[in-house]
Amino acid sequence: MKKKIAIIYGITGQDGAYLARLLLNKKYIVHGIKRRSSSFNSQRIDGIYKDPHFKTNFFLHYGDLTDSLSILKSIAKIKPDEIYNLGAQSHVQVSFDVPEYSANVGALGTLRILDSIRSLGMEKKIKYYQAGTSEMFGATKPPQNEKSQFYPRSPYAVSKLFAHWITINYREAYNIFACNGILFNHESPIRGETFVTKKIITALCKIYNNKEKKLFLGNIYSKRDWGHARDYVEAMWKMLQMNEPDDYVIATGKQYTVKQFINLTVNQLGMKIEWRGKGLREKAYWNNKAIIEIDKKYFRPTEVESLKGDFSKARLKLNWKPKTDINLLIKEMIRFELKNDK
Ligand code: NAP
Ligand code: G4F
Repeated sequence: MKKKIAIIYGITGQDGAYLARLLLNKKYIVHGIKRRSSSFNSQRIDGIYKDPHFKTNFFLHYGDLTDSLSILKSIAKIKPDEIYNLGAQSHVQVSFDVPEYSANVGALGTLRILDSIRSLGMEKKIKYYQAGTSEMFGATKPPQNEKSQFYPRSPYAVSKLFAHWITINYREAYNIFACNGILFNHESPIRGETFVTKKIITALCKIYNNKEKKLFLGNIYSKRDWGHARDYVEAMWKMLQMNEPDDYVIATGKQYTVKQFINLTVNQLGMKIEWRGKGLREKAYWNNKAIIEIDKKYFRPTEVESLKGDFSKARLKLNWKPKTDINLLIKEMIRFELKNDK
């Protein structure tokens, strides 16, 4: 049987690395599009990359979601069966610092891919996955599902809302098989260092090993629905294997505050901590030393307070459910951190 061909935008990111492995295991030919960077940015996929002079099913190409020509040329040349658009400036707080760039990549980057599919006349051939986010629900009360109102609270989330609707518009206008995954937070050992779960686990492992003294955080009372990236990329693939394109919430249905996430982490490390104080003066103590403090620079101009997904539709139609609970996720992340902390 002819092997399926996939393009992944955002190949160097957390999800790109997990999805590439999943598709290679399913015998796909995978083409990843990566940005040129002054230093190497491909650590997450080094383990699967081989010199293309030798037999391989995994290829890398330079490209950028802000560059229409590179997108058009790569799709015309590769002629994929499936495109996964995972590329984004994906840090919510950073999107307040670089709003125009975040919108250019997140919103217009999506339009550039969809319009390339259309203008190349590949509407019938290519199935398209759009990496949507629970951030689009923003201020809407949980549990959130496909029918909940969107109320984005950051330039990142607003750009993703454009991407969500332009995906639906191209599906309806041009009959493209295009799906929106509305994914709640998902983490892993290879999560970006400045997202809160990875930041907490890295710092607490170092503090535990006496290599660092303190961790500074922002709002520890926001609530998130945290799953594992490995489980979530499987849902992306499942969406594109359906007979009809549709939009799906992918989540665990459970939520924890950032503070609870810290408490679960210290429990696994066997550290007994004590919380004292309130507001900006709240601190966590270990062996009578303050190891966690609040720094208001990590507070966002507008916060998303509470996310908890209802993934009933994905369970019913995709036969998908999360396999990894929060304690296993934290366990894997701690193990990775302790092993790699030289
Ligand atoms: P990530 O680790 O930040 O990866 C983002 C990827 O996008 C990286 O490969 C990055 O390349 C690439 N990228 C950034 N700007 C680009 C540009 N101008 N042109 C081409 N590529 C560009 O994010 P992730 O956690 O894997 O998430 C994957 C996607 O899902 C993102 O769109 C994110 O917004 C969305 N999402 C994530 C979550 C989550 O909890 N992880 C939840 C919902 C939705 P560099 O490596 O060069 O920076
Ligand atoms: O880990 P975070 O930065 O993730 P956030 O903002 O929820 O966004 C992530 O999940 C989205 C899906 O809902 C994705 F679309 C997005 O691309 C990204 O992957 O922050 C989680 C919470 C926030 O409430 C934040 O205010 O943790 C709080 N927080 C408290 N202190 C902190 C910190 N977040 C970060 N990054 N750093 C802190 O020091």
